[in-house]
Amino acid sequence: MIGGFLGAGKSTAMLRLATSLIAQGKTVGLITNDQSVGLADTTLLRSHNLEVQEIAGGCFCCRFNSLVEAADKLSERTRPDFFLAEPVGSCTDLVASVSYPLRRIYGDQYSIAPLSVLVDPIRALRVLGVEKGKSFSHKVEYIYKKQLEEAQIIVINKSDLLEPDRLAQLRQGMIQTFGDKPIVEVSARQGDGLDQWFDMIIDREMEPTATMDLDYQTYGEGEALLGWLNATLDFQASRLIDGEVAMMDLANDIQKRLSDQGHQIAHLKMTLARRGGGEDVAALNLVDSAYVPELSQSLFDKLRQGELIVNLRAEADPQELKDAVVAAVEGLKELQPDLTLSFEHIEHFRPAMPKPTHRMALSDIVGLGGES
Ligand SMILES: Nc1nc2c(ncn2[C@@H]2O[C@H](COP(=O)(O)OP(=O)(O)OP(=O)(O)O)[C@@H](O)[C@H]2O)c(=O)[nH]1
Ligand SMILES: [Mg+2]
Repeated sequence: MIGGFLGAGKSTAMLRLATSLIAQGKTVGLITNDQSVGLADTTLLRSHNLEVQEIAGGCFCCRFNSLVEAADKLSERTRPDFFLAEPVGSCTDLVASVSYPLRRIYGDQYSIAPLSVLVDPIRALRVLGVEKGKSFSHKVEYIYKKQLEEAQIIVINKSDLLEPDRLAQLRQGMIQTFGDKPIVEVSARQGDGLDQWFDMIIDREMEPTATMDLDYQTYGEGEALLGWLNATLDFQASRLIDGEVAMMDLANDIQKRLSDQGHQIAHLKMTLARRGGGEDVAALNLVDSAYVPELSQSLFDKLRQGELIVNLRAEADPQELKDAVVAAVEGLKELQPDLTLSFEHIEHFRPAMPKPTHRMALSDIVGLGGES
């Protein structure tokens, strides 16, 4: 499992890891996860010809059986050597509610790698109080810190964004707050440091450690402060349109509307997939209200017909997210009269209280696999 807060770079890293394993002749099956259906991550990963199963309707911990079913589905043709799973970015307690139950119930079928938790370094500097800057509410930060507390490997991603002295400060802050655990610095985008990290998880089994204390009430309240929106739109144009410009206009407008209301964006992600175009998918991301949206993957060319997915997570009332997205879609249609955008699916909500299927302590797995 590759965990970490929203926008930390989990999908980007998973794509890198999958590509690296395939280059070594291994087979991989990927599992994405969200509170609801219609995931930009799934579209993005499938555009790289990867086998992906999506688990919607709650995090791995609350949909434990679906996780195992997804692994079974990925094994229908040939059993992958590796399953790579990306939990929801607002989720924590994965060791107690996923790794240990997998070990205890399916330990003869799977070997479970250490839990890596990725961070965006700029957000981490703020959450740890090393640098000043706008962040989330206390209860959302509680989840962020708990993710790092249970990490078996902390992965400081996006090292390309920070100068060496700021990276060193962040590493120091991590050690001070979370103690002595393996920390690696990588850039999933540029490929730096990845081999060192991959060596720590490929063919390595997690070391059983005491599970952390977690106040589920605060965790649930923190998750519920985040508004969630998943939308899928049909994209039809009467002439060839530059899809990336359209995505950028839409993202800028959504960002402006939310920023005007003082809302902190955790991750706005979009994919635009050419209809019948298989691998031809553009991806756009915005991981902080103060940044500019960026394209992490481009379309081969202009298009007339496509499927646009919008996934928005922000600390805001979900109704306000919906209003912002609907208004921005209307604004885009006015800007591009040759373009018709119609909603095929739209959902907005706050994540429900987490209720894990299993929650196990170290004592539940001691004695399995040779530990004493
Ligand atoms: N500069 C830089 N950007 C990165 C790096 N890795 C990922 N990103 C960017 O960070 C943004 C978020 O990346 P994702 O991989 O979608 O993040 P995620 O953790 O999967 O996000 P959620 O699924 O929403 O939780 C994208 O714009 C990526 O291109 C990196 O190493 N450096
Ligand atoms: Mg992702």
